[in-house]
Amino acid sequence: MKWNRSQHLAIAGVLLGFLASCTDRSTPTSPNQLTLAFDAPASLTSVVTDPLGDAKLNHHNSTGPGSDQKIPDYLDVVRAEVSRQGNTFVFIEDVGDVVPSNPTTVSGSLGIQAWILGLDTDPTTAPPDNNGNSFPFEFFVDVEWDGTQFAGKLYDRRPLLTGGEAVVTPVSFTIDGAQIRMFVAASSLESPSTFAWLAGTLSRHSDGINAYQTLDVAPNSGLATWPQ
Ligand SMILES: [Ca+2]
Ligand SMILES: [Ca+2]
Repeated sequence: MKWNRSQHLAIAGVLLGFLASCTDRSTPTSPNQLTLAFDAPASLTSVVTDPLGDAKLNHHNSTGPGSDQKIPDYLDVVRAEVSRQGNTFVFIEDVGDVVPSNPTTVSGSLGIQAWILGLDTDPTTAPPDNNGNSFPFEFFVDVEWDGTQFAGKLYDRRPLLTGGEAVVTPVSFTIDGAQIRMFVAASSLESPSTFAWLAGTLSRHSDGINAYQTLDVAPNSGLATWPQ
C-alpha cells in the first residue's frame, strides 16, 4: 500500500491517547554541552541530518492558511541518531534551538508536543491504527510535553496486529540543551539486528483522526536503516 511519512507519524498521535506515567525531565543546559557520554562503534550507529528551517505547521497538508507558519526551532529536527550501546538502544534528536523548560502549549484536549521516532523492526508486518490504516512501525519511542511535564515513552504496536491495544511503557530520557535522548532496552525491541526508522516532531491536539500536525521528519524521503 502507498503511504507517506506524515501518515506514519499520525499514528503516534492516536497512540498518545494512552498517556500514563511520566518521567522527570532533566534540567536544560547549554547547547554547548552537547556531548555524548560514550562513543558508539560506527557499525552500530545510524545518523540522518536534516535542514534547519524546513519544519512547519500542517506538514502533512502543505496548502491552506497557516501552512507555512514558522514554528519554534526546538521543534525543527536537524539531526537524528540511533545507536546500540551494549544492551541499550539510544535514540537522539538534535533540534535547532534549546528546548525550553516550558514549551509552547499545544491547543486541544490532549495538547501534546512530541519528539518521536518510528521503528520498523519487521518489514513483513504493518500494525493498523484505530482507523484501519496500516503503518510499518512496530514501535514508537518519544518524549512528550503535555503542557505540564515531559515524559519518555515506548509504544509497542505489535498487539494491534491481533486486535489488541498498543502497550505503552516509560523510558528514560534526557533533554540537554537542543538534544533529546531516549534510552530503550534492546530486549524491549526483541533485540533486532536491523530495522528502518524515521524521526520527527508532531503536535497532537485531540483524539480526532486528523487532529494532529506533523512538524518535521528526518529523513525527508524514505526511512533510515540501522545499522547504517
Ligand atoms: Ca528540519
Ligand atoms: Ca513493520
